[in-house]
Amino acid sequence: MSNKYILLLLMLFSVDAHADDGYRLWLKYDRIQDAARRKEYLRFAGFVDLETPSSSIQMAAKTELLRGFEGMLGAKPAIAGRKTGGIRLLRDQHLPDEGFRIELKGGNLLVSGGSDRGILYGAFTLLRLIQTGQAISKLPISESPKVQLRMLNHWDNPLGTIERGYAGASLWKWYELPEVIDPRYTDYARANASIGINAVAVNNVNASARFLTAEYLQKVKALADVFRPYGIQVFLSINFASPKILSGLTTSDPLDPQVRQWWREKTEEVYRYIPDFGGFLVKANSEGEPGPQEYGRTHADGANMLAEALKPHGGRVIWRAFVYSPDPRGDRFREAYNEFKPLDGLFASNVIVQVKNGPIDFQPREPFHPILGAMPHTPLALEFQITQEYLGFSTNLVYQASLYKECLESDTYAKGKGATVARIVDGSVHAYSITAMAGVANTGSDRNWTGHLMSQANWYAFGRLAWDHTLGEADIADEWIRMTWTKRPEAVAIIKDILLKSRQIYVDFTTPLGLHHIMGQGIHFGPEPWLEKSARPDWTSVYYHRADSVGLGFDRTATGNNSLALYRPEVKQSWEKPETCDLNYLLWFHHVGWNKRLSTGNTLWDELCTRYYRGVEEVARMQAQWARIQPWVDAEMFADVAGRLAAQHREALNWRDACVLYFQTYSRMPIPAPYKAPERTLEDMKKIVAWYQLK
Ligand code: GCW
Repeated sequence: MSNKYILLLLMLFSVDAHADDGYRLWLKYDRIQDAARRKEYLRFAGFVDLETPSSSIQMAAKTELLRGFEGMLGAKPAIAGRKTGGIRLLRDQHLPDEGFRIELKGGNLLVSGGSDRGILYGAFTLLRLIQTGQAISKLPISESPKVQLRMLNHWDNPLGTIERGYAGASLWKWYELPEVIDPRYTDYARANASIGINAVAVNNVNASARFLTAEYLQKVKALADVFRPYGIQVFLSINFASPKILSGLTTSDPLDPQVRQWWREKTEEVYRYIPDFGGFLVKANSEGEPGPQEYGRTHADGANMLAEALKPHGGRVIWRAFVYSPDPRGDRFREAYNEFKPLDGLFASNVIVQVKNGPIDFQPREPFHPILGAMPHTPLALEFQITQEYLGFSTNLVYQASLYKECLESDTYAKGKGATVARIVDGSVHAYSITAMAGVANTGSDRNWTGHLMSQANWYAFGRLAWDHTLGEADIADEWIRMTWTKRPEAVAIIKDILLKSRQIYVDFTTPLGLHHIMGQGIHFGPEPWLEKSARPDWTSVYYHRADSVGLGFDRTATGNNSLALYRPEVKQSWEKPETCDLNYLLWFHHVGWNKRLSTGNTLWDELCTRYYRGVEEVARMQAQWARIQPWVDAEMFADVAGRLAAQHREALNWRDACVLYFQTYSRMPIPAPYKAPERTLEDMKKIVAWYQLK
């Protein structure tokens, strides 16, 4: 063979073996290498039988099973007339609505569901078992979701941009819809169904009234038609001033009869397009959005008006609690609580109040929101942010299951010990009639959906935890890695280690010890701790870190503004004293002297510097770890992550240098050994960050 020929062969081989761009997410269905395992499942590759062939959801389950079996086992289950050696999908009234059971029975694999959706989730779970290399002896398996509405919130705009989206443009090609149906919509729905997501709000909560026009309702209907066979219900974010904007009414007052009539008629129109429409998601009287308070009405008045219009159709109102008034003397920490707590019990039965995980805004680490556990008579939904607005966009590797779990497992003590956020949200503490968990989507038109390939894990983990919040972040990581990257144990272990440490690493080089909201103004990227002027005081950084010659941090205890008192006594007590407060939350609640000795043995200043420096070192360590897995994973995917880790290292250095140099102007203390002072000056750093702001 000539050298040229060998080279050609090599090239062909490498194109073939390394052509993964991440589009298939965790649903790769590549051929199972383990022959014994393959044989186990091949015994059931004869056929897939449906109980109700006319059910589009059962059909979707079947199509997926065929696809998975063909890919993973190399078999096309298509043998007609056989009784054994296949898969049967059927409904079982005794199972919970969306629950399923997978078992071996009568020589077949039986996937039963309490509903068609249950069957669909069972089918995806069976495929996951095969994908992750589980033995068939794991069966039977029964599961049902802990939360009813498992939802993605897209912050997508009518012109195709995404607010806080870092993976390209909107997935929804509004100009082409409803005539052109991008096959990608189906792949999106498959991915969601595979992790149990059953609801999607397709547009931004900073909502354009345009979504309620006939023009856009037709487009949204087209999406709903694609999503329906995957068990996904569509919701719309609405603009509260729509009656004024769209129909020229003189008011949008929720107690005005004409306005109420307008919403009834509009809602009927929506249901004519989408008979199983989920309802409205509402951001009102927040960050400039219109709302009932303009008319002297409460959030409950506004929500109940919409609830009344939706009720006859079985729809719901999801009303967001993310509100804060521009009172410079106030503390944004407590404003949602102050607004909503007095309304507990005043909302209609089809209203859910949606609360962000923390009291400020999706920071890298926040204490749980004090409203959680404080509204026994109002179903509260939990909102996480999957897109990485405050987590370094799509160049930073942050596995957010750690963040989600930390919040879910926080104890609110709402009814004594054990009233965790998870148990508030799943309704078990206060017997909520509706339960919901929402994640602000991180998807976009990028070929790999999420920009950073590792951010796919956050979409995945959100869905898995919304389904079952008791799952561990390490187990979820394990599944995802096996389906997405490799099953090689050495590589799985390394990738898992990277994922599990990544969130703390990000916290360390950006906002250690409970610092928060010191990022670049507006874009929310990069450091800007020196920011002291903005349209609102609570959009600056100095408002939050309160650095002075004495120390650092926001005193929210009784000696300060006492926001800590919003929590139950047990929680309050655990954070009340700087000596015993978890260091992760220290500067959320305390103004601590630079020289104060912490439980680590270091002074505050030394500990702060140590964490900033260690954070950067840890990014370098992730890079080194990543380099080791190259032989075992797809080349294109490997290179993409390697590049992003290098970018993350550069950005981590920016954070470190900017923050230690800036805080040093207050502490007036040297960078502790063995660390060396940054080579750049504070002025250099200010320049770099100013460039971030250029348009
Ligand atoms: O975090 C802030 C974001 C806004 C967002 C808002 C919200 C959709 O910076 O972009 O608006 O939260 O959650 O409403």
